Amino acid sequence: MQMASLELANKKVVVIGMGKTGIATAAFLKRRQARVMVTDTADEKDLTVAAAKLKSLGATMAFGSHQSQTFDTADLIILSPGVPHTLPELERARARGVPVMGEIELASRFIQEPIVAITGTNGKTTVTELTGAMLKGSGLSTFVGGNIGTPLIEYVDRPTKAHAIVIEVSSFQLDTIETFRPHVAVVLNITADHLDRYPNETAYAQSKARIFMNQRSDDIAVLNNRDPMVHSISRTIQAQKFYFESDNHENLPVAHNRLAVAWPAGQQTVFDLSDFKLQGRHNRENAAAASLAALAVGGQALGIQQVLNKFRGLPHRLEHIATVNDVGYFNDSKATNVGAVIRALENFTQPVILILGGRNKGIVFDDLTKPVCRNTKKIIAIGEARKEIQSVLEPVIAVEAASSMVDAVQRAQRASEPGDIVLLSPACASFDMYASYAQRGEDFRRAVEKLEKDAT
Ligand code: UMA
Ligand code: ADP
Repeated sequence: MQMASLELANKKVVVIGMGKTGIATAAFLKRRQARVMVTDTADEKDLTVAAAKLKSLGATMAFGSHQSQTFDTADLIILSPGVPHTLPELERARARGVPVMGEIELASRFIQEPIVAITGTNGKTTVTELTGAMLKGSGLSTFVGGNIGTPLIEYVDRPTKAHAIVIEVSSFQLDTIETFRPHVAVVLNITADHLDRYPNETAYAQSKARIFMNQRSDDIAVLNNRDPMVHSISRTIQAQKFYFESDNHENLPVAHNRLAVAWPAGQQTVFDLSDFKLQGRHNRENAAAASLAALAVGGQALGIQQVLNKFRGLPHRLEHIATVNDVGYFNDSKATNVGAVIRALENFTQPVILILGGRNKGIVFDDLTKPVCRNTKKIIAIGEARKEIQSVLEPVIAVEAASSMVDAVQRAQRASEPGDIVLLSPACASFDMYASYAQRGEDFRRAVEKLEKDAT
């Protein structure tokens, strides 16, 4: 792969954000003798651990706000994923000719191994984990990172090179690429999300479409055949298109527990899903997408099959917590948009008591009106969005507001009968009540475990 050159020695590089990306980027830049300044809008007292690490690296720091002066005099500006690329200070620096890029772009300029980049509104982490495991299961050394947790920049200076790199990429990360060219680009689905950061759904979809922008005809796009938005953004791309579906590739009738994927071109590879443990149509899609992506960079059918047999899924994604008095409790705290909730509800035929709410990311709850009419018995609304949820969904279904997770779980228990499901699938971010979706899921787990204890 051809790389755009980037001279860093003695350059003044400003890194924005002191999270894990900012720290890893500063370390990388210092190893290349750059003069590094890291800035963060948070107060110094809230960044003591990060500041100590950056100090030991020899970076200078600025806290509390972003100063235009710092940006205007930089030779290069690197953004952490959570930093909006549209900040006015950045627009001004760009107008003065200062290059601005994200950490994924920076890292990719120093990487020659084939990259599998996975994006989409939902399923990125699951498919990234699956694909990485399938490649490792095929005996291929693999780096797994990106939005899933380990910044890509951490790979660059590793002493041992991988056969392939599998990264989860968010729309935020795609906003700040320029030359980033994944050999395999996977787009799982596109439904409304992050509308607190994008002006509308089209802008959000266009951001996802950037994953294809540097691909050429010898690259590969792995695409959801049933998703109209995915079709729409991939119409004119250069890469060879390989489509996946939850069932089987069109005109290829195979038994229900089989999954046929369209690889190699014009043929198919068939996998057995008899032992596949993840539930729901969406997870069959995830299995198909990951299998295709793995095959595209040398994964072997046997290694892929072994992973499909043993992969147990990730916590906080439709995770069964307990069955108490014949009521099943499921933690889907990672469902932070309506699309994921719809898929979670589809998974059950039993009556569902749905715990919904948190901090709305600018999406509307109207799209839930129809799905909740199928088998949802009651909604328990939590967090900042609870009033909005009540006003949108009360006309079609009973909604009760709860003051905390414990209150929500207790209300759900009182509303339940044997055979029902209680599902935390919030359609919202967690930041109004928790530091992360994981903390929210753990709080739900604790509340359910308390019910379980009281029931015995
Ligand atoms: N900050 C500023 N200025 C701003 C905005 C933020 O200085 O305008 C500062 C914050 O005060 C904070 C720091 O930036 O101190 C945090 O940077 P960050 O939000 O980029 O966080 P990192 O720790 O570097 O983590 C990021 C990703 N975070 C986001 O995209 C919000 C992580 O994804 C990712 O795992 C990590 O890089 C490694 O690549 C998290 C995420 O929530 C899991 N992603 C979103 C999602 O999955 O929905 C997109
Ligand atoms: P992401 O990294 O994109 O947030 P995750 O794998 O962490 O994706 O799953 C997030 C949420 O989306 C969970 O609630 C999960 O059950 C749901 N989900 C997973 N795969 C899909 C899919 N293909 N389509 C819709 N929802 C999905």
